Amino acid sequence: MNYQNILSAASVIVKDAGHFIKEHFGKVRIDEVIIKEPNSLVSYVDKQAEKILVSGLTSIIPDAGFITEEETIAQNQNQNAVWIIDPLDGTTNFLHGLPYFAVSVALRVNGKMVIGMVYDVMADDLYHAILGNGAYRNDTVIGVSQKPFTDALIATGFPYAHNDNIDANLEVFKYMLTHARGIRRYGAAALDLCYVAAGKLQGYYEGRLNPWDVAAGGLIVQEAGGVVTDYNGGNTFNSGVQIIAASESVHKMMQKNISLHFKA
Ligand code: 2AM
Ligand code: CA
Repeated sequence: MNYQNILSAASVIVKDAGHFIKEHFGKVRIDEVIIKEPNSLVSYVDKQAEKILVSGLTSIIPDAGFITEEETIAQNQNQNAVWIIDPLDGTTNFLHGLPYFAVSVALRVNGKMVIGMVYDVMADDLYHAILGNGAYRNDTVIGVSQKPFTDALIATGFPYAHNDNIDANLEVFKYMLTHARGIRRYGAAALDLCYVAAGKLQGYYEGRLNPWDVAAGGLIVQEAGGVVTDYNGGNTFNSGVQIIAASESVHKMMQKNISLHFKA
């Protein structure tokens, strides 16, 4: 497989899905919103965007499997090549009229993430990476920030289940607030990861996510020279259950504190 060719073809599909999402920004009626679980919203926009992606990506690799958030296609993760898709990351922002959301698509081959694409729809920025080839925003090479932890802006998010691990979450939040420059809570994991990759944010951590939230962004941060792990410093972050992403020095400070409060 020529990953460069796949990336070029897939970028067109990812942008198509993004343009569909953009056309519907601010137009979804309240009776068109479905509550999947408390605080977890979805609409026809997420589902239609996913269908655009699935049909376009199928024409690029006909026998690839899929792991997708909205399950508009049979989930098949046992193929050699698997697309891991969040058609609309940051749905809550999208439905509230906040312009911070993205399309996230990754390609995993034989268990390894090899392509990551995150399309920042409103900024019209495509973040992308191929394993071993560096990370880009459109045509520009990007890299993680080298600022020290004391100058770091750190992003995070909190579980939809508001009382899930609240004490540990607040302890870590307090540490970041008092030891780093500041903390941000934007609401779209894939885009937060790309902001780390591009050096705008110095670190990001979150728990209780899903594979499609982190698959593309995780690779993009690694290819931008960053370190991505779970809360224990291990490599299980692609499950989405726990993720820390930052430059090496900032990651070290974050992981030390987070592992103290979230015991395995
Ligand atoms: P979504 O918009 O695709 O649902 C918000 O903190 C970020 O986390 C978003 O990227 C959101 O993705 C994602 N997320 C996924 N599962 C979550 C959960 N159980 N609780 C909170 N956020 C979740
Ligand atoms: Ca989503």
